[in-house]
Amino acid sequence: MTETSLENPAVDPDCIFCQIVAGRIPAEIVHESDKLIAFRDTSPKAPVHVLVVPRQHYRDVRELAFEPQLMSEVVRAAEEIALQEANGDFRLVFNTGASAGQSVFHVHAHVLAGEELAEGAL
Ligand code: IU
Repeated sequence: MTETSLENPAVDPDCIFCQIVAGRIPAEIVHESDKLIAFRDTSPKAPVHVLVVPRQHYRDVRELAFEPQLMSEVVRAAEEIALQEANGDFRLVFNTGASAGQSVFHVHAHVLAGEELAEGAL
């Protein structure tokens, strides 16, 4: 059965990031708003590696592209995180599809920042 709530009508109960959004699985949250949360990646690939995750379940950035306001909030959150935790510069990555390296099918932006990003970091 699909869970629903007024704030978040599209929750996939089998999705680990939906579980993190719901507070059922712990994560180190560094930023949140009514529409999204951001938490530290558990396998960081850069000095700062944070995932920005819309609370609502979208499979990937192709779906998020239909929500330009939310897409814009994701970018603004990345900007704030990079300013809080590094010098303000950042790399924003959306792995999109399994063959492009996406392993969690709840859209998330990788925010990579901190000293010069090593070649090969995501
Ligand atoms: P990907 O773009 O779907 O491959 O990224 C998924 C990321 O989510 C990856 O970098 C994982 O380390 C990260 N992650 C996490 O931070 N916490 C988790 O519980 C799980 C994955 I599952």
